[in-house]
Amino acid sequence: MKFKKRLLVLLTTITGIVSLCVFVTLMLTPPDFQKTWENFQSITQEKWQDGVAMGSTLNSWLYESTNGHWPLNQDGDSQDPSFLLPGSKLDLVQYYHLNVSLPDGSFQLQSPLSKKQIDSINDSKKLPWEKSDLSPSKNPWSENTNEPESIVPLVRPSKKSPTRKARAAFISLVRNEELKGIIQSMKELEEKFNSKFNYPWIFFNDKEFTKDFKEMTQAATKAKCQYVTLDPKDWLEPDWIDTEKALRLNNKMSSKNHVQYAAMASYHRMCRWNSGPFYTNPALKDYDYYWRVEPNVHYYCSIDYDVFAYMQDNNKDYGFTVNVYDSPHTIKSLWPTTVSFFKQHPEYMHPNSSRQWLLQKSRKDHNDYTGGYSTCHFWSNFEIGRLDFFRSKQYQEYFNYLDSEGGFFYERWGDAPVHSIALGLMTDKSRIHWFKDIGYNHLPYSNCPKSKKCKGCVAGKFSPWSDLDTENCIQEWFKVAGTG
Ligand SMILES: Nc1nc2c(ncn2[C@@H]2O[C@H](COP(=O)(O)OP(=O)(O)OP(=O)(O)O)[C@@H](O)[C@H]2O)c(=O)[nH]1
Ligand SMILES: *[C@@H]1O[C@H](CO)[C@@H](O)[C@H](O)[C@H]1NC(C)=O
Ligand SMILES: *[C@@H]1O[C@H](CO)[C@@H](O)[C@H](O)[C@H]1NC(C)=O
Ligand SMILES: *[C@@H]1O[C@H](CO)[C@@H](O)[C@H](O)[C@H]1NC(C)=O
Ligand SMILES: [Mg+2]
Repeated sequence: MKFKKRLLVLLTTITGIVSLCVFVTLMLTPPDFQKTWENFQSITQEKWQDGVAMGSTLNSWLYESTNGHWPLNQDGDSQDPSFLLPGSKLDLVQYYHLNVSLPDGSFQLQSPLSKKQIDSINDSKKLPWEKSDLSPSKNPWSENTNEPESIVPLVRPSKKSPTRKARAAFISLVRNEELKGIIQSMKELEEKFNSKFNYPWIFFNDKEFTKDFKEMTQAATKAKCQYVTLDPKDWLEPDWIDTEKALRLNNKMSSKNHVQYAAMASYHRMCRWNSGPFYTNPALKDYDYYWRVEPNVHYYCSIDYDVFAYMQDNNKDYGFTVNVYDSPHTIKSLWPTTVSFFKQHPEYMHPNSSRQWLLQKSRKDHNDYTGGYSTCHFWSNFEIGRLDFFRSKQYQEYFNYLDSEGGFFYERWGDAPVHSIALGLMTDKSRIHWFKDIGYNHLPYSNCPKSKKCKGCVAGKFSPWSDLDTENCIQEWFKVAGTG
């Protein structure tokens, strides 16, 4: 009896002490962190519920914004804080090293970083020209950016007489649900460029566009809009694709290698369509040039010359703004497949090509994984292209060969590396133009020139998340083709 009573007292005391400890711990945890942490968990779990990155351990830095703390992981898979902290100005200051373990949410807050660690992060936050020189060329963002040099005078807008116009159009593959995002992209492009030149817009979709979509987009421009529903045979998997095998491989790519969007069949279709069927779509038959537009992108600078006329007058095949590395897991066999195609057609290789850019070894592990390709590519959500390059017999044969090998579905070959490899092998490097004067953003990367014509971006800043600055490989392009 006495013993049982004592045991009860002991148990009560222990429970009391434990509760007190838990209480004190909770009190000592900064409340804003607690809240952000819960948000972070809910968002990441939502984002990764399709299996991507589930159960993995992420090493994250805890940053501070004006609205509290924000965790950001180091693997380039950062969350956009504006989802959670609308209107907050981010002032990213690192505090703790977080060890996050999903999906059970366990984590470990480590001590504040050492001075040395902070210094190295501070250094990585510097703008490109404050860091080491981007040799061998001078850093292009450190000097004022002017319009490109042109063989003939640039074509200017004119209210009086109609200017010479290229046969060109803006094109966008877009979903009805992305109406708001595409309107915002259109508004900026209209304001900065097209209100002066009036080029038409062509929208593509695998589904019918809604009445609402048509009315709202047409209301965002004075130019003509055209709406194209894709032929299922252009959009869907070709009949030689084993869709069950694709599903199995994609789920594996998604869970094992954490490849973003790998498990979405529509993403594979989108990449394939942009690589091939896009160019031969009948809606484009009367055009020579296209400018690709995605929802939710930004154009920062006023453009006061006709970009399409510039492309034509200066014999350009392609114009880009951003150059980045790709995830090697998405393109394991793209380069070997390319090599076997060009072995059959060595005559398609251009003697003045930029292939050293495709082969350079700034990330040797990428070349090793892909069998030789650096993964550096023109980021294709922005592109201004000459259609006849892509409609050529050479390019179409290359695309058909890739398509027959199945890598758009069994791997996740992107249209960006496909376009880039084709351009890097089949055309003169002088026909590829870096539009350094066109300020552009598609999260998480930007091209921001130093110019009075630009508003809303920081010159030379590549990403709002400085740990992503290393994803920029444009210096490798400069080494091969210069900054012109
Ligand atoms: N109509 C249609 N458009 C699509 C589909 N999938 C993607 N798109 C469009 O194709 C373009 C690229 O797709 P995104 O989902 O933006 O791909 P991404 O740029 O790699 O990924 P984010 O970083 O999420 O923007 C966008 O303009 C999309 O609107 C689809 O299934 N149907
Ligand atoms: C992160 O946590 C896991 C499991 O708790 C542990 O094994 C690992 O060593 C930790 N990593 C770091 C960098 O602290
Ligand atoms: C890092 O940079 C910030 C802002 O420039 C500065 O306030 C801070 O003192 C720096 N930290 C260290 C450890 O140098
Ligand atoms: C390669 O470039 C050189 C120098 O610009 C030029 O003279 C030559 O015609 C080019 N070759 C081809 C096949 O275009
Ligand atoms: Mg996009």
